[in-house]
Amino acid sequence: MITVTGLLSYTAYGPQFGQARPGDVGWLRLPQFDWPTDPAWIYRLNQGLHVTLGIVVIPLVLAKLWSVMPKLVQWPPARSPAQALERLSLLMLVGGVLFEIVTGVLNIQYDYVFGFDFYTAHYFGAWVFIAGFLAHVAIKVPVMWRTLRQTPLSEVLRERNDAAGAEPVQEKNAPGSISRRGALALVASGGGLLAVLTIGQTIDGPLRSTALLLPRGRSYGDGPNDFQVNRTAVAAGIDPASTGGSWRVELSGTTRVVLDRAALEAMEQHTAVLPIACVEGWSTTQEWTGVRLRDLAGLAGVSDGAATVASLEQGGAFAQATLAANQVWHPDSLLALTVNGEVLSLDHGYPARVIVPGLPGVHNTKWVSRIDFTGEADR
Ligand SMILES: Nc1nc2c(c(=O)[nH]1)N[C@H]1C(S)=C(S)[C@@H](COP(=O)(O)O)O[C@H]1N2
Ligand SMILES: [Mo]
Repeated sequence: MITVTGLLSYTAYGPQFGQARPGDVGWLRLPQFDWPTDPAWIYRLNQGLHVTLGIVVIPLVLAKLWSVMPKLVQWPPARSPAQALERLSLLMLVGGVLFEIVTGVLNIQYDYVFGFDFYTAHYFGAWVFIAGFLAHVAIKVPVMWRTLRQTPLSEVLRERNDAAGAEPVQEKNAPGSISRRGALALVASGGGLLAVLTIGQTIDGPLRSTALLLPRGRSYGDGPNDFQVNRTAVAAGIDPASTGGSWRVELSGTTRVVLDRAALEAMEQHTAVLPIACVEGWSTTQEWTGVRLRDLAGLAGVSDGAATVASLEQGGAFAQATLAANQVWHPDSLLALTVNGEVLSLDHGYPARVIVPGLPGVHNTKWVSRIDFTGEADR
């Protein structure tokens, strides 16, 4: 489930458009399809599952690591080619999982601490795990099959009956060690605790405050603009002067149109209740009002196709994003001017930001300055 939602998230990022994230992954590219806009919470669910489960399995992974440790440190490294292969697959499996957990958790807790690109590394890490897992299964299944075939069914059944009839054996443990049941309880309660501390990030309401493991998964007040902020205007280097009266949004299509905020406010307004769902797992649903993207495309003389949105933000991976045609033309896809009935705060993207159903949070560009409907991205 964690692997599948991870690969789906990769697809949701629209790699076919050559977005800044995910980076180019060469021949490991997956077949691409248009990420759906219905239901609007689809990415919220995907990423909530991915991150919550990814955190919850940590105790399980550590316990498993503990139990296979002797196999990993065995010496000599291999007595036969078959055994070498088995150990290599185990190493890829364990190493892959640990790498994914460490990079994933660090990415959530801190802002981009790596010397390498998180998204690409996390993606490659997943494939190391998948390859290790498949190789491990391919090696183990024939062994299991052979063992099963060598033991006649009648014998297996007899053994089972004997075991069932036998007196329960008192579990005896060496001092300082832990029983099987104790270990299971420890892993389960550790996972349960992590679930409780994580799940609040995807649920609006009082539970939000229990999301202790997510520094950016919390909100800080009850006002219309007091929900999570991924990157503040200051952090993104937005000059407040550029968002004032001189701000314009430039649309390009078959014609070029330049609008100020008043012109946008004079257009037909549309309201939609839509989530923002970050790749980091946190999400929140708010009520947005603004101009439909498809109306803006119409103004620019365009009647279909993808669009590229640019921000006032200078440089950086989030300064620009491409939206697929199904995302541009959805009736709830907006260039939002207000949220919950109030003018957008600077941190939420004032003067205008994109909000699209089902879209990963990162592509809901804030501080929009240009929208290109010419379909450059399609080619
Ligand atoms: N220009 C710009 N837009 C941006 C970002 C950014 O850093 N710069 N962050 C994105 C990310 S990663 C998320 S999850 C959402 C969060 O929106 P919010 O801060 O209004 O909650 O904004 C997106 N839009
Ligand atoms: Mo995000």
